[in-house]
Amino acid sequence: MKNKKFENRKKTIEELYNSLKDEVLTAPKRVIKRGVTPCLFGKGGTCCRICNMGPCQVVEGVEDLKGICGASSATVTARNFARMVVGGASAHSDHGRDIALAFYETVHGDSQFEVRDKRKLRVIAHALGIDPSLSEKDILYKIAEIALECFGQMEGELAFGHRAPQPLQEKWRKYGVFPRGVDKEIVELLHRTSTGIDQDYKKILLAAARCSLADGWGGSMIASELQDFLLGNPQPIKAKVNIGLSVIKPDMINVAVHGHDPLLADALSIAASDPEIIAEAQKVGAKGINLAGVCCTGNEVLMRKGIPVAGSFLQQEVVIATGAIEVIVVDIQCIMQNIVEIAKNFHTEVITTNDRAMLEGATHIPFDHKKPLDSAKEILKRAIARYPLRDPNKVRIPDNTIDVIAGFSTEAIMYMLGGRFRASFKPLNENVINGKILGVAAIVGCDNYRVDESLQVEIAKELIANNVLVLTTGCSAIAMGVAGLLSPEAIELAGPGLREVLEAIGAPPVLHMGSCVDNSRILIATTEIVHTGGLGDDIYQLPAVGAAPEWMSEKAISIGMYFVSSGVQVVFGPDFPTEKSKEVTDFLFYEIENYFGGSWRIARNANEFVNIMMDRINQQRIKLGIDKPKPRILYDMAMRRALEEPKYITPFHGLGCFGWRLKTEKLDKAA
Ligand code: MSK
Repeated sequence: MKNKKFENRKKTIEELYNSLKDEVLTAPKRVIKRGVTPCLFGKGGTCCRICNMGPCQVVEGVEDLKGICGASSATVTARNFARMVVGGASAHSDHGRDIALAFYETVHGDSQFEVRDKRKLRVIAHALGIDPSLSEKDILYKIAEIALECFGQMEGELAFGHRAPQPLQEKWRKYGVFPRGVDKEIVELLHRTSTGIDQDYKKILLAAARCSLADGWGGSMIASELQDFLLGNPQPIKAKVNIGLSVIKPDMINVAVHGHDPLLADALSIAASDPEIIAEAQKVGAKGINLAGVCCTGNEVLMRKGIPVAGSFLQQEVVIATGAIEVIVVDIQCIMQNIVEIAKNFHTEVITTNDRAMLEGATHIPFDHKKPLDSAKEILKRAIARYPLRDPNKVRIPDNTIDVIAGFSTEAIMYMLGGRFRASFKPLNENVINGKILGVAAIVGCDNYRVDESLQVEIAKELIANNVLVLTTGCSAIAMGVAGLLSPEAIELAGPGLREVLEAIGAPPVLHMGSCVDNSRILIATTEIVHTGGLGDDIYQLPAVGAAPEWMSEKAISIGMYFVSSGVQVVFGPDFPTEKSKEVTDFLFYEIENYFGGSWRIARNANEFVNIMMDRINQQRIKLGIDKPKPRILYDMAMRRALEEPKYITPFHGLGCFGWRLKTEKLDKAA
């Protein structure tokens, strides 16, 4: 049995895998060896293993095949789904907590970090209800305090949730899913889904919605916003991606940074240009230190510093197989245990840095948030010591990198659309209303060895050809980059309407918005689009849709659930973890739409994805009444004045994208 994913990889990547000795097992080889379809009970959500009377493999509609305790397939499936949400939410949120702690230490002068970018200070202060007349320093203290409180808070409403459109907040209140505190929702959902607790599948799924919202509008959003303060708000930047000579450099000491926490990678990039470190590197015959990103740590340093990205989750093994990586430094999440085995075939040292993410056979150098440069230098010195051990006969660095433009934060997009003094989504909304752009699609999430096609790329190509603007994050973003969709030249692939708009603003048709936690940027962008006006009053009304075509991590399920609970239709594939329970699947695919306006869908191949996504966009356009070309309206002076008339304040609008502005009247009312 052949694994098409493996077959479809670029020839050079295949050669890298093939360069490993036959006995070295890699993830693609393991997929081929395992061959058989995974357990259908496990895959479809109907295997219950939360107590020691089981595991019970339950079958919907068969009384004898309920759990020993009588648990129905709906209860079991809802619990399993909710536990995926809680796993994903805890990962993002624990990441967010670390960033919040580092931010707190930094603003209190207790860290080598500094607040590098204060442009969003008043935007965030407004969102959190902080008195704007306070001094800059006091606002920073307050933000740090509130961010930390969001984790431990046990009642009330999560402060960052107040950034959502008002009608959406009302729905969350009505259905009791407005998150109270991040930890509260995570712990309560684990409790709720334990043996003999909540056995009402709809209640379990609504609790899962609340927990996911604590991730998207809580842990993830805190991580993204505070990382922007500490490391800078991403702006479009040119860089290289893929495993190749300008990403992995034969005459330099190569350090791969892998995981999700950008703080250490940032410190490594600073330490790499320290004269003392460069001198030490030169002593062993190297020109200096070169960093190469992998996975979401890669996305973080790509979009802020233009540091090249060697690969996504899928490529973590072959990056090592180039034979030219002295050290692979990992922090948290999406790190495959197998990299230690691959590294044993080379001189590469695997270094863990976070005591939550240890690997047997790796060296552990704990990353100290208070002294990031000290930790970074220690790691780089180990990399320098490894360089003389590199075996030139084992070095295979292909020559196939590609240019990308990354770093489209929400603020950067608004700036590109409206300029420094009128930064806003207004030009986007106008072009969606006039039909040049049909809608917006987010293609996010992992890549997966078990998926046969390069789904993200195929879907993106078809959507942009149909005048849909594509946003991307996570490993999908890296796949898009390798496929050339993040380069300005990809504009050629866009439909005529989208192309006209992109040419005017100078952006590629697929916008790289960051890492996994940066899906929260998409929540803020959709909220801003709503506030800009003309496309309804809530996120669910937008001609917008999301997809994670090759999802693999629990984090993807949490992300999908917070988008659904925020009003977005989300398409996953090629399978879905509740498929063996019709009741649960029906709730998530249809009934939940009555609560929040969003719902899940499943698609098995690129065509199905595109059909579902285009259908949603077209349906929302029909509902908004913008499906047919409108006769041109000639504005008189009164109408123009009405368009500019200040109405109310929204955080982003203002003196540039980081400031304040009085919001203009909604376009739909003017029209
Ligand atoms: S890293 S969660 S494989 S996107 Fe954010 Fe990639 Fe998925 Fe990990």
